Amino acid sequence: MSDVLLVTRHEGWMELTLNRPERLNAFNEALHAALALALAEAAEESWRAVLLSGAGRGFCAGQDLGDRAGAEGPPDLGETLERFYNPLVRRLRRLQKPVICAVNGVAAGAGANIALACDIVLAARSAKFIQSFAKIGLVPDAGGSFFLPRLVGEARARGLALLGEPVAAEQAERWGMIWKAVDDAALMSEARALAAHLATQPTQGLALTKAAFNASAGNSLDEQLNVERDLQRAAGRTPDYREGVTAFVAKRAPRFTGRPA
Ligand code: LHQ
Repeated sequence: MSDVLLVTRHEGWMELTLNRPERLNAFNEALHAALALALAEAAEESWRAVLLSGAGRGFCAGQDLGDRAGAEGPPDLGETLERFYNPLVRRLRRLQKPVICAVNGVAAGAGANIALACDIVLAARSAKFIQSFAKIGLVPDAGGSFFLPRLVGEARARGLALLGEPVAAEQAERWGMIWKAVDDAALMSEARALAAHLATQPTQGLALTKAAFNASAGNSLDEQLNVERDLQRAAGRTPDYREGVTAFVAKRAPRFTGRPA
């Protein structure tokens, strides 16, 4: 595995650290490739949660803007999205286990929206989120135009995207953009505890919960009720559901395996 991404394997969960701190962990092709490989491994059944974070003082400054310096003619940024960012966002959303993001510092451009693509976002109090695209003549990508209005509403989403002003972690929490702002010193221990906890939970049920939310964005209530029926049917057949009910009735702690039906 390339050192632009640090992969740490814990008991049942993987920790992925973007590791280009001198560029605030901006994405180049090597980082995309390493992350794609790591997320393919994370999809294996033995991994039950993923934690994504950044090395150094930033989380991720989006696309490495120096990557194309010197290239002739206008670049095809659509192709960059098609090849790298769109598959990454789809992988994060479709991964059948929770993905926690620990935003340890600035999250800008695609870096901000990759954080928002994760399931649970914790941010250090000193961290900020910036839709930097407006400052360089681009549009929000990596799912930003989808996630932002759904998380914070149209008015705030449009303001953020058109002005490119930073949102501090506590403001992001108040606006419902992220799960929680935590003290800088506590960020990684809290994020790791959360990942370790989730890795002991009913993974199939959590994966089906992700699927329900993924489907919800484009569905009517009637359609979503049907989705819930189908997903609950699948959840009801998992060994962890059986274990959860058995443990509840026996008044003992459940021992979930995360295995499929
Ligand atoms: C960087 C970057 C960076 C390279 C900081 N690249 N070096 C998708 C598809 C295809 C193409 C285009 O884009 C996209 C999606 C996108 O993500 S577009 C948006 C790209 N990102 C940005 O526009 C953010 C650019 N960065 C910034 O505005 C600032 O660096 C922020 C506000 C993130 C942090 O500011 P500071 O804390 O003041 O740090 P800094 O600016 O001094 O940065 C530290 C170093 O990191 C510095 O290098 P140096 O050698 O001078 O120490 C920066 O040049 C480098 N860096 N972002 N995206």
